[in-house]
Amino acid sequence: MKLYAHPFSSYCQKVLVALYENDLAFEFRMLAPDDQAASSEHEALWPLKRMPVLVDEGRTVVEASIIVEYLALRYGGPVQSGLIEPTGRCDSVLPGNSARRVPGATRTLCGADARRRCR
Ligand SMILES: N[C@@H](CCC(=O)N[C@@H](CS)C(=O)NCC(=O)O)C(=O)O
Repeated sequence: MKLYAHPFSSYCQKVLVALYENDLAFEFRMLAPDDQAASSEHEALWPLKRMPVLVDEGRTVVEASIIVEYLALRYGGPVQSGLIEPTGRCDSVLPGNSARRVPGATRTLCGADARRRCR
């Protein structure tokens, strides 16, 4: 599994949280101006050139929240969903009624409540 990303991007950080918390091995393909090879691969995968982009078993998955949900569906793990509040703040929601804070989160929502309010 490869992640095309940059560590300073909050969208990418959201996916990195899911990868680390769900204990998934991956290759970090850093998108930086001095790495033309990674940039070319990235552009071929996603012509809009937005990051993050995940490649897993030949599948290309784009959009941070969709990547987080893809990882949860495909591999399971504690981070099930990455939700963006209308304020743009990100919380990670755990199954059932439990929830916990993740780095950068300013508020914690519980499962059903978060889904009702954030989708
Ligand atoms: N809707 C996308 C937004 C991703 C996004 O805007 N990423 C920024 C970095 S934080 C980016 O790639 N910017 C470069 C560009 O727009 O060309 C997502 O959720 O993944």
